[in-house]
Amino acid sequence: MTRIRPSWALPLMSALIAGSLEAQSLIPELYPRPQQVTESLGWLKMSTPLRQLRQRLDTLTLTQIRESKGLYAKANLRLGLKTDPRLSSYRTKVPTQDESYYLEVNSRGITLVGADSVGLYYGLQSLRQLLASNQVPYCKITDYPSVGLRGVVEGFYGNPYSHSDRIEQFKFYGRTKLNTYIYGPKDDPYHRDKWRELYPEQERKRISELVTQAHQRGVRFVWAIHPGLDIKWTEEDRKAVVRKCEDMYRLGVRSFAVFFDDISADDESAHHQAELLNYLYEHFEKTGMKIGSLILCPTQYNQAWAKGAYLDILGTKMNPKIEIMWTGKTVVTMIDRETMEYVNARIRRKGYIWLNYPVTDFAVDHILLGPMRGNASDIDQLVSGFVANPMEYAEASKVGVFGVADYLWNMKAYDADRAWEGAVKELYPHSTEAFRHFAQDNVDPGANGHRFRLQGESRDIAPVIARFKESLLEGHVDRIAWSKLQDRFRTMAEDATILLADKTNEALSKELRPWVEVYHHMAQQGGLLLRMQRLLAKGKAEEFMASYKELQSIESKQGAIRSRDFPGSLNAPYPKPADQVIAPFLAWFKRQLYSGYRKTHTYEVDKLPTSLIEAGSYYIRVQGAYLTNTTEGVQLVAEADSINPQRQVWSISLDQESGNYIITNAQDQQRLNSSLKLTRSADNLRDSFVLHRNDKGHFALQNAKEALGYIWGLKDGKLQIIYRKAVKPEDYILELQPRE
Ligand code: 14T
Repeated sequence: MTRIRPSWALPLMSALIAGSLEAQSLIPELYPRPQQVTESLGWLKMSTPLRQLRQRLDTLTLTQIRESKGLYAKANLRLGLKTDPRLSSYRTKVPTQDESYYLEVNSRGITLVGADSVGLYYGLQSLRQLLASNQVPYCKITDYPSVGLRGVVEGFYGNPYSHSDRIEQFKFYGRTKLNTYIYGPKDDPYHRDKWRELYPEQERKRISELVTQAHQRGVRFVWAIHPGLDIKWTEEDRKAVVRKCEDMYRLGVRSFAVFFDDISADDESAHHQAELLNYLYEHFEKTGMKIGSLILCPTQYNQAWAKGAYLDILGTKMNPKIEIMWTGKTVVTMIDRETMEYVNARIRRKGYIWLNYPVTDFAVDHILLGPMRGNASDIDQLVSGFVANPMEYAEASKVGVFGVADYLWNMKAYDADRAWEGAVKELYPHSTEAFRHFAQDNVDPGANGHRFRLQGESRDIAPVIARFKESLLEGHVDRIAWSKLQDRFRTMAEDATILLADKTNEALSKELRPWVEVYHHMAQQGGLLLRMQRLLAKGKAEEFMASYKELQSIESKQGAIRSRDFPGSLNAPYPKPADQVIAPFLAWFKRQLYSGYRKTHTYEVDKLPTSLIEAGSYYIRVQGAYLTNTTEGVQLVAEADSINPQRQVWSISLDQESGNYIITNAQDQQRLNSSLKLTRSADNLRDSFVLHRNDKGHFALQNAKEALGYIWGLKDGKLQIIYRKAVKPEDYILELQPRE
């Protein structure tokens, strides 16, 4: 935002603001940030009509704009489209882009001129924020979007949004100037599995209501079909797609998408997909259906998966009016300029971004509430549209989506932290501080199959933790760090209590509750561990063990909490809040305290948890076979090797720092790495393993770092790394047999 302020205003204004030496702007932070704001000296006093207007603007729909004339007159607000002859003197001040507006506040009142009806609506959204305080600052706002099509794609695996979730989303999109919603939840059967079938009557009614609600907020409702699982390239199936779209058209839908993601496809499929989309486009034209846009999500939707001529075929063969979606360099990643230049050249049009953020269907035990950071600020001219795929938690996703909205409206001026602050306030106007703390502790999705990580979680406490750990390892305690940690855990517990008691948004509370409850328990654990550390240092064994029992009871309460159940394609996870910094610290602290206690005390020492296995030498067996260090690599061998027995002996030890296991072969002392190969240069974090045991005594080994989704499994009789969204006890196939 450029703030142009006449220089003579500076001394004057500072004189007006008592006690302040610098001129301060009266203009509040506006979201999304307008392109140009000029502030001048003075303000309108808040009046009853202005207050009434503000209230009205809070929930305004497009139709209601026309119905509030009396209110506008009383509030001294003149508004209209730039084509309005009464506003002809403003015509040149309104930018030429769709959805732009010009807003002016001066001593004569307020004037708002929209390029079109949505522009007018957006101008009112900015005015709503200007009316927040008792002084409405004199200013001129010239505003237009950086990206034409901005919004959300409901495109994740898991529970689709509820009807009321979606209506709330549309209100939110209106407030944040997002104009697109793509309907494509993987677990709606009529979108994917049963794409040929028409929606039942009750569903049809709901969809038509959604379309109306969306349009009322300037949001285009795009309905997507996902026929790829079983489509045949026949006349019959092509007609089935048309029939389904026509039915949606009858419900008011005017924009369509066809998704071919997460299936397999070669160059030939590109021909078929392009033909189908061209056919649809022509059919709409021929039959006089008025279509907003037609969008394809290709099978090779990201750079890592691009091979052969697939994208070029789409680029040359498919009508250039049809949009093509793209997730960037990989499936889950932020978007850079390079990938836009790459894809645009291949598809011969500007890519339409499908941003996989803040979606968590690949990390279901995490919740993403951090700043939306990392998208390039110079791609506004390189994208045709940009939509974000959110979490299955509609309300909580608003944090990320709020950032996306700010970014897409004014890309060059986007400031992730500013947007995040705005989002935190928007979601919890009464418990802002508590939510800010909670949100800054839930930034990173944790280890996942996409290797998508976000840094900066809990940044306030990370250095304190580092200092505290260092001091403990050196055999003393950093007192300042100790009490900072105690404060932090106290605040955490208070924040949790505040959030659980806040009743302003029930849907949001319901989504967050399991995470906040676990967070509360973690705070209690933290406080208790600090106490146990003191007790251990003072040699108070009995009190230490009493606290340990308290800790166990918190652990078991915490361990019973699960987040929302997923009847669809995902499991019900155990929520893992604050998993980048605070949770690993708690785990480390426990290991440290227990091993410290074991070294110095015997009182009830057997009550402390034992590690899953003792460090030592083992055979690693799968269905009778032995994991063996052979000349062809690490393999399962049916028999015990009596000539070279060391090849089948593995030394397994615990890495104290991470709590993960390290596996070394007894024959050559080489270490197993994360791709099941032996190496001398293993990375301590990546090439170590998380161990699980089921009640049959079988084990699972899971890669420890980015690729936590990967575990050891059997495929075609061979031991391999396999991908699992969630590790289940039936997947545990290893037997660890101690070698006597
Ligand atoms: F269409 C795409 F652009 C896309 O992203 N498709 C899915 C999407 O529905 C999902 O929410 C997202 C994040 O998990 O990733 C895609 O789904 C995948 C991608 C994979 F690489 C599912 C499994 C994968 F292994």
